Amino acid sequence: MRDTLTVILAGGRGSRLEPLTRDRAKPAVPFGGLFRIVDFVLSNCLNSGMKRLLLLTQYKAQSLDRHINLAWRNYFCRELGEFIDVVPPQQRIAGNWYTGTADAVYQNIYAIEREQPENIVVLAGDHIYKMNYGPMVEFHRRRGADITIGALRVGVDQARQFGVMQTDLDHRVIGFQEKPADPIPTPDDPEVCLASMGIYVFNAKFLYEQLCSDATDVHSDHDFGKNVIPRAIDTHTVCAYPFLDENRKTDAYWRDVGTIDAYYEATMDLIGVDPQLNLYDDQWPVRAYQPMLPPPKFVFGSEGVSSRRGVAFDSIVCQGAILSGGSVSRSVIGPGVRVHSYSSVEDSILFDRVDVGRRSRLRRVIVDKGVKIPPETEIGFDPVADAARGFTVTESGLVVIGRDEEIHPGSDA
Ligand code: ADQ
Ligand code: ADP
Repeated sequence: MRDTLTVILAGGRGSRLEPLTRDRAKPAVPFGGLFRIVDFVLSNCLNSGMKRLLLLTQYKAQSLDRHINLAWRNYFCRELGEFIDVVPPQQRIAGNWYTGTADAVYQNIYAIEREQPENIVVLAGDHIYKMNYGPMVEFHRRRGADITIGALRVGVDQARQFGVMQTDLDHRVIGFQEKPADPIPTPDDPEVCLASMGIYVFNAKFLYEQLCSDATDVHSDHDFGKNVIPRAIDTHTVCAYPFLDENRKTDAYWRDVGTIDAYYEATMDLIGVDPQLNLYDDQWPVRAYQPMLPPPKFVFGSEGVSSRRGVAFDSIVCQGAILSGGSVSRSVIGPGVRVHSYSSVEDSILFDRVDVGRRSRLRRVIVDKGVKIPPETEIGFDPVADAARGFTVTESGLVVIGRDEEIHPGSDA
């Protein structure tokens, strides 16, 4: 992997994750209690032996930048040619906002060329999955490909949100449509399409040529999925690398957590007894920043009343949390959270330092950092009333409470 340079696109605005992305970039959104979304792709890089990384940021990147410094900087040794460089917009050729993903890479072409890589791996900073990129780079080399695209099968109904590919028997891409209204299914299953994961291996020389010619094309959106890939399939070797689960021999676990509902589902995927994404896998550690906090504590109510037990079932509970007489089920409890007596938290995600007051009840609620839920408050039981209180309510009825939102006790405004 020493001749490979990795570029991680961490600049997307993440507006569909509002209010969680109100003050932070999408890759910096907390996930699974301890992690941030970007930790998954960075752990993949580290576990794949890829240690020359450029992380391109753009939108509200302050907390992302700080997180990289705290959690990741120490794994890279510059003396050995390893680095993780966070590149803010000011460092670029034009110093402008990026117009698309290809433009984001083009604007940093000097920093990339300086490293003289043979191959350039382009990844997204906002996907949840565990993947060894080594076999994908090896596949790319063996095929002598110009572009190799990570590929997964998805249902036809989901395919509209992805790049959809058609391939020949040798995995060569012969058709590519970005977010098609009418996705073309695979020949062997009319219910399934081959989707692009939005991750690519490029032959470096080919990428430089393509980006330079794309930059001068006034009709281009300067995007890999919309422009660069569809243009290349007739003239160059574009291959699809099937991302399979080595043990299960099926498509591997991969989620684009672009919406609140997708983010919630992916979080809930962590909690099951046999989760598809196992965080407790010694072979594939997912690293994160670990604040120095005491272990989580569960306090049984002194009166011995069962409704006053501090308990958690089917849940992840982070360090520094105290469940004192409140009950938690099917939830993720972030660092430093407090759940007080007679309260209940079900099917919910609480970020760091959320405080759930006495006799409050939360169901299917995502609560951002530091929010104080006053005693005797009910949220998540009546989506219409919750929306009227000013909370974000998703199509599926999930309630999201952003940082600094004021909450009045009770169940209505
Ligand atoms: P999208 O995810 O819709 O589709 P896009 O919004 O361009 O593509 O985001 C790709 C990645 O780049 C994300 O990580 C995003 O945060 C980042 N990004 C977006 N705009 C950026 C910018 N201007 N500067 C820096 N980073 C930026 C893509 C492909 C599809 C594929 C899906 C899979 O185009 O073909 O199916 O990814 O999720
Ligand atoms: P995170 O919650 O992702 O760790 P921080 O708490 O560091 O992020 O917040 C990220 C940045 O967002 C802060 O450094 C600050 O500049 C900005 N920020 C945080 N809260 C607010 C707020 N209520 N209003 C405006 N900006 C804020």
